[in-house]
Amino acid sequence: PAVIGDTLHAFINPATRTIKLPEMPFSFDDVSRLTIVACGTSFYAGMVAKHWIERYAGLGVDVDIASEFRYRRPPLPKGGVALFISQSGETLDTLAALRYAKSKGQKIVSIVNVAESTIARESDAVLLTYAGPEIGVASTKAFTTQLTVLACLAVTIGRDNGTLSKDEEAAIVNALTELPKHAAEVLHHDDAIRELAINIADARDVLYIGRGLGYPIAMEGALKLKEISYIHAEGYAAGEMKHGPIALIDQSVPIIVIAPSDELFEKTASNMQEAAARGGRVIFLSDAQGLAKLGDIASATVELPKVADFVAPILYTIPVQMLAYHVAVHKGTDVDQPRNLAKSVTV
Ligand code: F1P
Repeated sequence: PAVIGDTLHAFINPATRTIKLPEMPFSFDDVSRLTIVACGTSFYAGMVAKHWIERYAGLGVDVDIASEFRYRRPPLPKGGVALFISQSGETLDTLAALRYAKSKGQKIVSIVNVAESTIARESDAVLLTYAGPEIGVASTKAFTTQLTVLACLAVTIGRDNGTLSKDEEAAIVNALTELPKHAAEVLHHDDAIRELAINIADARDVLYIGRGLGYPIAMEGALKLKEISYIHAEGYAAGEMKHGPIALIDQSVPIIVIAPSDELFEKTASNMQEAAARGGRVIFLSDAQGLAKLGDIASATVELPKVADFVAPILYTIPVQMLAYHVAVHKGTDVDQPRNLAKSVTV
């Protein structure tokens, strides 16, 4: 809650309830398409941003993994802008991708947590997250603060190009401002999430599913579980389940369903029913409205506060990260220093 609040504090003017980002040496009005590049958790932040920027600002976004982008060397739009997201600001693939984009004449914006990092230094504009030091190797609060900054960026682009009205901006600003309070409420579920974690700690595979803004959060949940508890996990777009992963489902496979009661709820709910019908152990993350509709078919539920659709991915990240944390603690793995992982991947 504190670092989301700190990040919002940097970008929201509480008197006018408007978002104010630092000056950029270009205008997004002149940009026909935005390219976002990052690795790991930061890449999932880019996936959420694609959804926000396309939906709320009407600007098309390509989002790519840095290690693919840098070697594929795709053509980039003339006078385009490329956005790089990195907690450390030192990830080599992301830096190499940035240098490629720069060589193709792109304006470079970065979102980093470390102001003195190489990626920040080589950017035309830097948006800082205020996550404070990330002690653990696996990014956690870096992700929620990256999302917070990206939310502010999406609103700014949408407002400046006229896609988003003043009232819509104010409604999103209100929802963002409430987030630290809601995040604190989620932390109160710690005991319940620990219990869930103990129940899934023996699983060999875990599936995470979500739709729309919930899809990247499913991927983030699966990555965190892999990174710190060494359980194989997959994050899937809920609608993709029938194209393969459904074959995995039996009583031994926990399925974590991320489904706030938004416009896509019914669709995700039907995927959840398919999973439950095949004996899968469904763990359902939703708000009171969603749980009232379908809580019964899940083997376990976590009730989250009802929030505006726009901010839900930030909130739903917290329980999936907590779940991974408790599984790791229960298994006795090193949560802060997982095997084989480095904080900044500079090779
Ligand atoms: C990216 C990243 C993290 C991940 C892991 C290794 O780092 O892949 O997302 O959790 O710890 O590094 P960064 O570019 O965001 O610093």
